[in-house]
Amino acid sequence: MKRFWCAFFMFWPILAFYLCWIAPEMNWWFPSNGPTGMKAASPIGARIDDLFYMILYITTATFVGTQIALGYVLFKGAAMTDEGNEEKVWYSHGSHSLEVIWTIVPACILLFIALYQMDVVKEVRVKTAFPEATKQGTVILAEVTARQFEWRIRYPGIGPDGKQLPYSPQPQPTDIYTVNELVCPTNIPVTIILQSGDVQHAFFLPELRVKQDAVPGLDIPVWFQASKSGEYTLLCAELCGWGHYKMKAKLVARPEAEHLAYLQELARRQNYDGVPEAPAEVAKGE
Ligand SMILES: [Cu+2]
Repeated sequence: MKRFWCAFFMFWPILAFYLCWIAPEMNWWFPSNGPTGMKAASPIGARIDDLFYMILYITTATFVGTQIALGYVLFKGAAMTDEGNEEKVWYSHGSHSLEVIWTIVPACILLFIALYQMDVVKEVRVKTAFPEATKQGTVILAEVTARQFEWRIRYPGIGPDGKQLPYSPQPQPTDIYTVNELVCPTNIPVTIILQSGDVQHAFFLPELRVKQDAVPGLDIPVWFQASKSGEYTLLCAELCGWGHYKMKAKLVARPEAEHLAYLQELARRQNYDGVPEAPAEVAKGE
């Protein structure tokens, strides 16, 4: 019976390890419904994945090591209580060397992780470390305002040259508005200004590994780059009220020319007043 319980306690970590092993094949892994499969659909997202895997390898090695030690202690302990076993028990409690080792080793590993991930965190969060292209004022794609329970998007309008105008914090008559559908050019780093109209929300693009809280009263710049054209999920990752689940929206990435044409079409539709456009000869007064 003693050995049955030893085996019972060892069964669960083995099952946990097996489930983690098969998880990617069972699609229990990172969001994979994006156009790029299981990989992050943005260059910085791929680097965030690499950090995740590094931490996963360290925790896996620690988990396997501690479970093997636990199994050894369980079976050894069970064997020692067998009748006729004269072996002396060894107690580790109070061992100064052991205490020092299992304090210093985890501390060094945590310090290494803290320093190693700094570069990526800086590029994601610190405005002065954003990619060069996102620092120019004209590449602010849109202002995204989270509110209960939708995403309101305000794009700077289209100028006379057919290009997007520079972003202005004050709404302009030329602005283009959409709800729950954010569009962006493919493979170009773009910035949005994230705001909240009421409570705290979180702007989450799982396939691109972008997550940023929207805090009432703050204008937070967030940059991202979609590596491939296609549709991506946009979610709210903060429980923000009864209709939180309704904040499922989408990000649509298109090649730059198509993206611009799409914005031009949006502007045209928004300005359409229901009066059919006059034929050219009427407009000229002929
Ligand atoms: Cu929300």
